[in-house]
Amino acid sequence: MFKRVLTIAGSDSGGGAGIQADLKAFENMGVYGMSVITAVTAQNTQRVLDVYQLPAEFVGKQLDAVIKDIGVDAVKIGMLGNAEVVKIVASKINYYKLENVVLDPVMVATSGDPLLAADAIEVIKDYLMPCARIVTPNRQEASILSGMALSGLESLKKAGQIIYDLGPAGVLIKGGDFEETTVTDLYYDGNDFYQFKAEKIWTSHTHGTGCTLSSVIAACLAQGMTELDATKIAREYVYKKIILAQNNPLGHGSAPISLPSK
Ligand code: PXL
Repeated sequence: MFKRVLTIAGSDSGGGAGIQADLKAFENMGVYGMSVITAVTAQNTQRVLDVYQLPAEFVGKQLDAVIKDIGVDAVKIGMLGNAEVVKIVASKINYYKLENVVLDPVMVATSGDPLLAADAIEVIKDYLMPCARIVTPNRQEASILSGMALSGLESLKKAGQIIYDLGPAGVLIKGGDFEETTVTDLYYDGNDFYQFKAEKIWTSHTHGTGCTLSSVIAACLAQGMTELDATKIAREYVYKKIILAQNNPLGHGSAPISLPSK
């Protein structure tokens, strides 16, 4: 039987991030993908032109529909958009006791456009963080979630602890947007810190990296892997796709990395 992985996220009409990136990553990882759409963006590689938010109640109906019938081995959560959607997603995850939840706390698009209402951040902290097996903030999101300015390893560790105390079982702070020649992602499981390092690829063609990373982690957790193995595989996957995107840049902005494996 195929493992069943659900993404709860926004649609990117350009196919680079969001639901589209997630489903492509699921397909490439050999799991069955399902999608609950929270918002639709009019978007390309250059910018988000508009966002249409779906009613929270309708997000809840989509969740009921797929969970009751097909079932879910792992969940990736991306763009939620507003506080009402955050609350309904958290309540359904608790009600159905969904496991292997990977929470990508999406706040802004690769282009810099906002994807989350400001008042939803506290609701994510209170309601959704405790549901997550792994939360995957980038540097900016980690700074907002921890209330700290981040520079250097010690501050990242402190932020990891603060975010861990919000309730997830693990925290992966992504280092890709630091201006350093080595990218270091930091994982904290409540006891130990683990560093994942890679040589930085200097490119602007990174549209969809965060979405893809969290989706591959979810696909790996669905298949029974540990958090550390899932993270390692997801980082290698994203690294390869960034190289591929550099050599096959689509569009006129930040080219998508959500490219086919074959
Ligand atoms: O990478 C964050 C993200 C999530 N969801 C949607 C997006 C983006 C970034 O562009 O468009 C729909």
